[in-house]
Amino acid sequence: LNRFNWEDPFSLETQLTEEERMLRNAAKAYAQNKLQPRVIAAYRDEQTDVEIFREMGEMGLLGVTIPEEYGGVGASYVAYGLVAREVERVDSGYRSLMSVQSSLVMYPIYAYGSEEQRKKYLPKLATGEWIGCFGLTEPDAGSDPSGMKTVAKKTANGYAISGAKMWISNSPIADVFIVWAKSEAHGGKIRCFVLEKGMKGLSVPKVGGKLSLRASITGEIVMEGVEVGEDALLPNVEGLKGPFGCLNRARYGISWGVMGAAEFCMEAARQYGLDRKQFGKPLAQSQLQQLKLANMLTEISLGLQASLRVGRLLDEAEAAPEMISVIKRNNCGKALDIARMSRDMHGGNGISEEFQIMRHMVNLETVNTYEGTHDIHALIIGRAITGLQAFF
Ligand code: TGC
Ligand code: FAD
Repeated sequence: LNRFNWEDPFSLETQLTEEERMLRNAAKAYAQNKLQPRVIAAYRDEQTDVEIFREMGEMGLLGVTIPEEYGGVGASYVAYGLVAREVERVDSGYRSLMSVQSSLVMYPIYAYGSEEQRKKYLPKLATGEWIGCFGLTEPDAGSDPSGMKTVAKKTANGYAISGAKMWISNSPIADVFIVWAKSEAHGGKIRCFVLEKGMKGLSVPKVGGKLSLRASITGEIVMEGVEVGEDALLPNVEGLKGPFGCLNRARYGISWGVMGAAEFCMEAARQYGLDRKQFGKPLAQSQLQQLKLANMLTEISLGLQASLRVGRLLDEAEAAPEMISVIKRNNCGKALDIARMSRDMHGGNGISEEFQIMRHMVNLETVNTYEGTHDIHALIIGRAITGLQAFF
């Protein structure tokens, strides 16, 4: 038998293609060299540097799975997951801005848009020249997006959109807005409209006072009769399967991303335990600490293998949404447990920004909640097991 490598327990490395490894290496170098040096201050000061979009665009990290003719890389979903893992190893907020742009803005334009819409938006979103956001959640419609109140009324030349979206990543700095609304002209069905910065009646107040995900700006999208032409409607989808089709991709990416954050927290706990002595011995020599590290390593290695498996199935168009619920839910929950455990293992230093664990920990509270909460994904899985839906 081979020697065990705690840094790659199930030899993930040998399960990747050359192209996937190359993209992963580019993402890792970018994340460590460019994101890591600015994250502590960005988080403290609640600053989102818009240059990050341009830098990511230049590195080919936006729209990884979108075909090259539209400015993407045309790479696999596994490659996309690997990028998310490297970015989130630094901060969940940075992964968030990347995954919104890729899965929630570029993907719907690519999958549901006309050729003109693809050509107009995708290349500039791929370079990061334009920043996008995705408006599904509303103040009174979170886990249940079917309860949305945003409406599109037919006008002579297009639509007038009114309503308010809440908790929208990137909205205050966005140029392009993917907005889901009930369209009166389509029998009240949910349709997708692309709005642009500066439109009359559109405002984007920032959500302040966030104690989590502070390096990723969040806002509202307030629409007071925003008038758009017929060309703002994405023609090729209607109903909730539209937003969920995008969420499938983003949730899948999150399942990899949170494993990156968990790996950071585990490696930090290991190093801290090796360096710090109490009672005359390194903390890492105690049975309790080794048990915690063993639990962390086990969950991370299982989580990564599960994400890899679902990624390969996505690439073969064989993945089911419930598979994505399993990995989004489990990996987020385990990453949060690991971050909390690592925080504890760092003692007093664990609460200091310098050690970065507490930041990961509070970020993961958001990641466990957005894109379907931990419990909502349990209900999706439970419905598949029993055939009974329990959403009330
Ligand atoms: P339900 O009856 O289950 O389905 C309605 C229609 O949608 C279809 N569908 C799906 N299609 C594709 N993929 C999926 N995963 C799908 N899930 C459902 C379904 O087939 C049906 O189609 P049709 O043609 O028959 O009409 O709908 P429901 O209203 O009962 O749904 C309940 C529930 C709980 C499953 C769902 O509403 C849910 O997942 N809620 C969570 C909401 C959520 O995830 N919000 C995310 C907001 S965006 C965000 O958080 C971005 S943060 C990003 C960042 O910063 O990184
Ligand atoms: P609620 O739905 O009110 O849920 C509250 C609690 O009740 C949760 O614990 C939930 O699990 C539980 N619950 C709900 N329904 C049931 C049920 N039937 N049975 C049992 N328990 C239930 N949204 C976007 O559209 N775009 C974005 O870019 C975006 N970015 C975000 C960024 C941040 C920082 C945050 C915090 C959120 C973001 N969201 C975004 C919104 C996010 O998707 C929602 O917060 C999430 O879907 C939960 O909705 P809610 O906050 O309304 O909670």
